[in-house]
Amino acid sequence: MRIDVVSIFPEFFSVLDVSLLGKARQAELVQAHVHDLRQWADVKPDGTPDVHRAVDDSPFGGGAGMVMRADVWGRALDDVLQPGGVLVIPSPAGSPFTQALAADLAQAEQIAFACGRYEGIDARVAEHYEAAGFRVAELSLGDYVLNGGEVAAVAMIEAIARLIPGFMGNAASVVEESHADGLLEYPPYTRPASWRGLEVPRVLLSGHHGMIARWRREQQMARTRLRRPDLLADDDDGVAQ
Ligand code: 6GU
Repeated sequence: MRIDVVSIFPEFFSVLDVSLLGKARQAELVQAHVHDLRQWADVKPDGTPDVHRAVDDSPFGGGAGMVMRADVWGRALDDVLQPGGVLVIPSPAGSPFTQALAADLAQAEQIAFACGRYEGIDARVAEHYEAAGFRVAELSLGDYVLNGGEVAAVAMIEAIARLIPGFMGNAASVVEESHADGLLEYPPYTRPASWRGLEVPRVLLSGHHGMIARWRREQQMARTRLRRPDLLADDDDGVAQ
């Protein structure tokens, strides 16, 4: 897989060299390329040269904050998006980024992340690339607001890259963990069996695999009911009622 990131803060992505993703890059399972949006900000909206390389302008219709310009993003994405590539636009106004979506995106040949700042990217950018035949996904990590798409893109890249076949040493641990089966993970324990007066649940020391599997399933259900009742809603739309 090839990952491209376009941002006004390319230095944010130096973290990709040191995390688990560093290993995937060394193994050549992923090629990551980070681009500075200002490379494409050399002209103003009217076509005259812009020595300041502005990337934003005030919103049509008024309101607070600045909007990132479609002309700048269009030049950037025309250069970066490859045929068949997926355009991901991280946004708190996006649809939820889930484990299922991460697994789906792990199959893509290329993903280009367009990281917006300010009040977001002119809405015509998503519209244009969709009309041009690209898969475009505006995605949110959750119901809180970050200053920009950069941290969200790093999180999405990590979630996606670890699902690329050959990335993880232990393939079973990818399948078994939280969210793969729509439930939260059971609580983990290791040695010492007794610590500060707290004992490991006895069933885990019993060697009885059937009882252990049943106990773990019960723990998954109890945790999910308590912490994420929305995951158990039976209407199957994933939305809490
Ligand atoms: Cl993807 N972007 C921003 N700016 N804030 C967020 C987010 C994304 N997901 C949750 N909050």
